[in-house]
Amino acid sequence: MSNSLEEWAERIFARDRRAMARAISAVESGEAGGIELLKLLFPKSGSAYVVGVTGSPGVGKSTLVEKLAAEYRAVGTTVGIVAVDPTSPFTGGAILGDRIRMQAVAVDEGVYIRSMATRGHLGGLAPAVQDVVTILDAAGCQVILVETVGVGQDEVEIARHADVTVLLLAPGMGDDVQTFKAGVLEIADVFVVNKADRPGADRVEQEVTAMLGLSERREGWNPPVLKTVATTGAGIAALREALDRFRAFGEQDLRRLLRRREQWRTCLMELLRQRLLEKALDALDEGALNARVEDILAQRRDPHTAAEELLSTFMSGKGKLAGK
Ligand SMILES: Nc1nc2c(ncn2[C@@H]2O[C@H](COP(=O)(O)OP(=O)(O)O)[C@@H](O)[C@H]2O)c(=O)[nH]1
Ligand SMILES: [Mg+2]
Repeated sequence: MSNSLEEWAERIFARDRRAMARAISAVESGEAGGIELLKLLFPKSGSAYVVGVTGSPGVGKSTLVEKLAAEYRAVGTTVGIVAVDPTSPFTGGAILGDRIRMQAVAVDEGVYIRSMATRGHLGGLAPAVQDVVTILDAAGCQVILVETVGVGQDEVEIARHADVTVLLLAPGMGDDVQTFKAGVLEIADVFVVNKADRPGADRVEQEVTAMLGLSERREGWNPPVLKTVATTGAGIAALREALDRFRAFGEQDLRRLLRRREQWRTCLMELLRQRLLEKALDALDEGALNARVEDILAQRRDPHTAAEELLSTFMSGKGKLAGK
């Protein structure tokens, strides 16, 4: 078992696509083997540059991520893509062309794309994404692009796990800067006004620039505001350059370390939360739960007291509760 785990890990270090796919599936479905594998992969991870790309649905994230991946490939960088946004699938256009070209070169090179449809074992999307990033990182992906919809708390959390966060806006999307979630604006390191071929792009750019002028939250790094047309690839090279600049900037800076520390702290708390919940649900038997429901129905107990009682039996380590 442990021998085959090691072989599995070795195949991932060698960028074997099937081994990678199997690892991601194992991690997504919360298999014990997947967690054991991650323990072997983790020491070989940590060198990838994780780029979070977020923004409202339809703003052009998938289109831009594909073009950005092709741009990185053009300068010889290996790319992994994790798409957490299920609303728009990748068209496969740029990537597919790239992949076909690459097949002649080497199988272990190029782009690896993975969509994440599920939220992992017990909710908690962020740790599941972190695990997939660890797999791609250990497999030698130098840049990992993570696409998320910038709407929910989970998505903001994922963006926080990236080394750099790109926020996409577009004219006519109804996500005027004023109405955009403040949390996302604050964590963005690079702003992109996509669909610059459409009317109103200049106005969005001006709004973002004005807003950035108001908030003096950063020492040193001024988040650039770039314009792109993801469908044609215009502005994508400049975006890559901005990402490279941010990376160079971050490495000279303590902020990267602070950010990482905060990210791992959040990740650890989330894993603890999941495991505690798992243990508590294991300890709880249906009978006990149903008995409390009946108590509440009959007004013998209020729901808070019932929850406290169920919890205290678990915390006292008595294990399975009696369903009296
Ligand atoms: N006109 C224009 N359309 C774009 C641009 N980028 C993306 N689109 C289109 O916008 C739609 C949504 O793009 P998609 O990448 O799926 O957005 P996502 O939901 O943010 O991932 C698609 O029909 C794209 O072809 C752009 O720069 N200009
Ligand atoms: Mg998309």
